[in-house]
Parts: sequence; structure tokens; C-alpha cells
Amino acid sequence: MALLPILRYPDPKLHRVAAPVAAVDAGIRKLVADMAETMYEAPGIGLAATQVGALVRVIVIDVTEDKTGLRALINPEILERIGEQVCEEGCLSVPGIYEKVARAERVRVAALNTEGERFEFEAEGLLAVCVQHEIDHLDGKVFVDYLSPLKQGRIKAKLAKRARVTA
Ligand code: GNR
Ligand code: NI
Repeated sequence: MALLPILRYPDPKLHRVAAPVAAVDAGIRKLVADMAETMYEAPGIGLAATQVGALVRVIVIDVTEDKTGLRALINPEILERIGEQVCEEGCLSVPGIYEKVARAERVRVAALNTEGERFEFEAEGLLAVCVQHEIDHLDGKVFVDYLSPLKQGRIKAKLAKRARVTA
């Protein structure tokens, strides 16, 4: 296992669309294991391959308190969206920034597991938010993209300033 570096907004790679996984092989299973380790270490409740610079459709999620609910989703798709919820979101690629985003309250999701088998599940609440946030990453979208241009500008300035101070 290995910890992977996480790209920071506004890295242009975060805005590229990830390619579907053609075959769930040992390379993909290694990516899933490394992404899970990276997510837990961060710590975060989800991570998309795009965030570690791998432009393939792979996400890991664990919204449980005790970290016993790891889910790996390969080529995930949202089949149905129901209702609406507004949640304060954060992102490991946009550290220290938290803003409200409107998402579906419930989603029906299809994906492949690490054996390459298709499965479906229904998610609500925080798990539904996280699935939508992660699939957005695979489509080149960061939660900041939903905010007003004014807020986006302020966030970019804040991160740029922080990068200068930290350098
Ligand atoms: O760790 C994370 N927390 C979080 C909180 C509210 C809504 C979404 C998230 S996902 C984020 C990890 C991350 O950046 N995944 O891409
Ligand atoms: Ni994120």
C-alpha cells in the first residue's frame, strides 16, 4: 500500500473527465487499496481517482465513524435521483473551505466492485452527498464550481495566498 499525493484546486487536472475502467485487474485493485489508505490518512469520507491524478472512474467512500464501511465503486453511475438536500461540503482538494451545496437527497447507484461484478445500491443523507461529490470529480467537477463566481474568486485568492505563505 502507498499514500498518494492529493491534487489541489485549481489544478487543471481536476477539471478533466476520467475514462471508464475497461478491465478490473490487479492494477485497479492496487489503485483502490492505495486510495483507501490515502482517504483514511487524510482523513476524508471519500476520494476519487482524479484527485490522485489517475483519470479513471474509480472512487472509494467510507462515511462510518469507525471506518468499517469501505466501499469501492468502479465506473459508478447514478440511475435515479430523488428529492433535495443542502449539505455543507468540504473537499480534500480544497482544504479548509466549507460551503453549502444542494444535491439529491437519495440516489440509486450502479457500479462494479473490485471483482468486476456489477451491483446496485440506494444511498441517502451523507452517503448520497458523498457519492454525488465523488462522481462529480470523475466528471471534472469540484464542489466550488457550484458556487457564485464571487465566492469562487475569493476561494482561489485564499488558496493562492495560503500557498505563498506555506512555501
Ligand atoms: O472528506 C470529505 N468530506 C466531505 C464532507 C461533505 C461533503 C463531501 C465530502 S467529500 C470529502 C473528501 C473528498 O474531497 N472527496 O472527494
Ligand atoms: Ni472532493
